Amino acid sequence: MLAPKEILLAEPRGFCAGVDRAIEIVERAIQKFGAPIYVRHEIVHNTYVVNDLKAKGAIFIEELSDVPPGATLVFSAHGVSKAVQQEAEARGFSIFDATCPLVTKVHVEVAKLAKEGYEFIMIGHKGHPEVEGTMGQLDHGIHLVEDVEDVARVQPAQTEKLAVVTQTTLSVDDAAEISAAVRARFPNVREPKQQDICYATQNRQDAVKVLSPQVDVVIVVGSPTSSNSNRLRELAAKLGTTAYMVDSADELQGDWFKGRSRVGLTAGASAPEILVQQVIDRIKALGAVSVRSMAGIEETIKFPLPKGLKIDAATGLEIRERTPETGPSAH
Ligand code: 0O3
Ligand code: SF4
Repeated sequence: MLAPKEILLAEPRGFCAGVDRAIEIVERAIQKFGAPIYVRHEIVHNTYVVNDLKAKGAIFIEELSDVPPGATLVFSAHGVSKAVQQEAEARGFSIFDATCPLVTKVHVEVAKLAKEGYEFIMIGHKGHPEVEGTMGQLDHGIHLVEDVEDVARVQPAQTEKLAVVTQTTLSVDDAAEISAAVRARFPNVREPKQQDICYATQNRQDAVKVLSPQVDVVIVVGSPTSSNSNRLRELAAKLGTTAYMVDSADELQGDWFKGRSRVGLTAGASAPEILVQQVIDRIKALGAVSVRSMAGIEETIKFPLPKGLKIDAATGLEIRERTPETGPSAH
């Protein structure tokens, strides 16, 4: 049986700008206010990231009743409902919002169109925290569809003012199919100018489309709870390449590589590069001799940190917000 010979790395892969920012918010909050810092839900869906932040002083909770009075609380990158936001404010926590700005953009759009009288069809996965957060921007009038069958069943109260929103981490192709079914049933439906599926989800799926046909097996680094990572594995499999998802290098099985000389490797938006490197080392130990990066889009997008956690790159000191008395300054 042939052992793996070559590893092909998808580009881009791994951390997106929203994940980078969310992790940095927790780390800076710990540095500035000291441990513990409470985080509602896993900051991003990755076991390694969560364990690393736990070791640094983060405590992850689901219920706000588990956060002591006066604590500092971070909302996860997936966003929260209005009810959660209001409860956190009412409990008086010091709050830092690590919701990805691209998720917040969807929340803002929902609130704006709801004021204009729109009802919504949301394409997403039931129970996912981002879907709960986006649907929870309104008390009513937002209907979840998970697939084309749901589109046939959904019953909006009116169809004059109907808009579509989506989770940011869906399969681009599945979402297009579901959107087409929505359009076919509700021809007046308003669709986002730029689709809600984000640049990082799109780019990682595009990279898998280039990678899959060139390899004998695809390995995706990502945690089981990570929607976007699961979509990468599914996509490779749909394209006809055997594909596995692993949370760490320990989960790799020698059998997966028997008779397969070219291994494709990618990582979800919440999976750190250190895990990719550990997977490379393990596949090399099984026989792979070369590692090659595929050509792909270079991502340069970066999101600013929230007020109170910004640090001046040149001085390493905290940037205080401008006030009439002091003007802008770095401390
Ligand atoms: O939404 P998903 O389960 O893919 O979330 P991850 O794995 O934490 O990845 C980051 C994406 C995100 C926070 C929402 O878009
Ligand atoms: Fe933001 Fe997209 Fe990353 Fe989600 S996957 S955190 S929406 S950049």
